This record gives sequence, C-alpha cells and structure tokens, in this order.
Amino acid sequence: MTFTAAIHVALAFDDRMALPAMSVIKSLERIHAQEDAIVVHIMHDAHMTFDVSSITKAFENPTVHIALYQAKNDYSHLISEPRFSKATFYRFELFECLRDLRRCIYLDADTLVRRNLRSLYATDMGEYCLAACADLGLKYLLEDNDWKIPYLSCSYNKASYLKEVLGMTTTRYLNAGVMVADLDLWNRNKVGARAIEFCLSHPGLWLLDQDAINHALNGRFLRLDPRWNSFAYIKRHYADREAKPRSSAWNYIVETWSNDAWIAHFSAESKPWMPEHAETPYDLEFWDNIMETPFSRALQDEYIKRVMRHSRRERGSLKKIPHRYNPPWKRLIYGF
Ligand SMILES: [Mn+2]
Repeated sequence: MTFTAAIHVALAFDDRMALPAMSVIKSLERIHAQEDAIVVHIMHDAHMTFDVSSITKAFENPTVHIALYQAKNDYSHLISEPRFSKATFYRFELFECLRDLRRCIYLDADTLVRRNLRSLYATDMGEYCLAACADLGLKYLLEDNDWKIPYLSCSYNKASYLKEVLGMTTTRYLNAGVMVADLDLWNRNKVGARAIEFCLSHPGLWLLDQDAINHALNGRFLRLDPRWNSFAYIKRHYADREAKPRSSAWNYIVETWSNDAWIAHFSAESKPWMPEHAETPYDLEFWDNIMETPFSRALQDEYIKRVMRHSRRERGSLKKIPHRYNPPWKRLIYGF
C-alpha cells in the first residue's frame, strides 16, 4: 500500500440508519483498497440494538480504521416528522469532537462512494469553512416547475422560502449529504451551534438541519462538482412528474447522475432498504456491499424465513413469491 496521510471521513447513524451506513463503509473500503487509508469517525446512538462493536471487527484492515463516538445529546425534540432521523444532528456534535483534525469529509448514511476521495479531500477551500454541492434537485425541480414548499400552514416557492423563512439573502443553497468541512473554521464560526439554535426557534422546517446549515452559511460555501452528490432517484422517479421539459443543463446533470455518480446519494424516496423504495441504477451496488457486512447473515435468515412462511401458506413455487419478497439478495441464496 502506498500510504499517504489518512483521509478522515465523518459518518453518523442510529439503529434506523445502521444498515445503509454499513454500505457506506464497505464502499469506502472497495474504492480505496491498497491505495489510501481511511479513518471513519462514527457517531452513533447511545441506545443501539445493533452491535456497534461488530463494525470494528468487520472492517478493521489496512485500508479502513474505525473510530467510534457515542452521541451525548439527544435531539429527538428537534425532529418534527418521522421521515427524519435524530442522527442527522449528530454531524454537529461529531464536528466538535473532531475539531483538532484539519478537515473531514462528512457523508450521509444513505450515500455510496464510487470514486477515490483523495481529490475531494484535497479541495482548495479558500476562505470557506465548507465545500458542498448546490442542491440541484431543489433548484431545477422546484424552481423550473414552480413546485411549492410547505412550512407551518403556508406554502412558498423556493426564492420566498429561502428569503422569508431561512432569512437568506442569496439563492445559493447546498445539499448537506456530502460536505468537506474545515473543522477549525467551522467550529470557530459556531456554524453547528447556530444551526441547532435556528432549528429550535423554527420548528417544522422543510429540510430541517439542512435548512439550518444554509441559514447559518447564507451561501458562503465552496461549490463542488455535482457528481460528488448525485441524487440516485432523479432519472427514473421524476421522469413523468416534471411539468416542463428539462433544460439542457438539467438534462446533462440528470444523465451524469445516473451514469457517472462519484458519490451516489439515496435521497428522498430512493432508499433500497425501505419497502416503499423508488428504484435507482445503484441499488445492486448497495446490496452487493450489504452482503459483505455484519448484516449479511441476518438478512439471509430473514429472507429464508419469509420464503418458508410464504411457501407453506401458498403451497406454491418460488415463482409465486410476490415482488416485495424478491429483493436483490435472493441471488446469494438461490444463485439467480
Ligand atoms: Mn441523505
């Protein structure tokens, strides 16, 4: 291994996001094997059903080093809707714990790394404390189609939501799923603390902590290549729902995201591990990763149990298994 200084990655999850988080770590290992050393700093829930120590056993190797941190604060009071996980706030606490590191790459637990992160880690940040991708889904889908954002009992277009609710004086709005943070500057500017304060004073924000980070930065972030945060669902999911034909710029992004995602992001309804999942081009890669994690055995057992229950009930053949019992991990058991 050509050992250079390690790349520090920050990841946070509770029980609900433990499974996809394992795929993130596996994807990091696959991409960087024999080339780079990755330190994955994980902040997790204090009360996990999932055995956190199994992560170290499963992944500790020359490429990946795991560092575990238990969240001290409980953020449940900031969660307005069940679609959010309180672990989304752990990033702020983790960035404080890591303040002595020069920088880190933060990854949402619903991402999949498909390109070496060395160049992203070396990004010249200039005077910014954060580098991230502009939220192009928000820009093109909402702005171009004039879709509305709900907040309290009103609805806003994107520009008025940013101005009136988030108090921003710019339309530069980032997606917080993939971020490079200059940890010293981030902490000195108290970005995390200001974001949490904003959530406390504005319950019911549409995109919660992401809205709050955008409020705190007010457009002061370095814009990254959109491939670093490729929304996995856009092409298939919104094909019929866009009211207007796509501009060539948006079409280019959509194509790139579905063919050449550097980091795929299972945002919105595209969560391969959820029953109401919207299919994406990256689902198979996700399950291939999961099958090499501590969840593999449990998933196979669960799948076999369901098949047995179903066959007993139906006295039918495997062909009759409904689609929802037919996920990609069947290949491991039946070889097809
Ligand atoms: Mn996400």
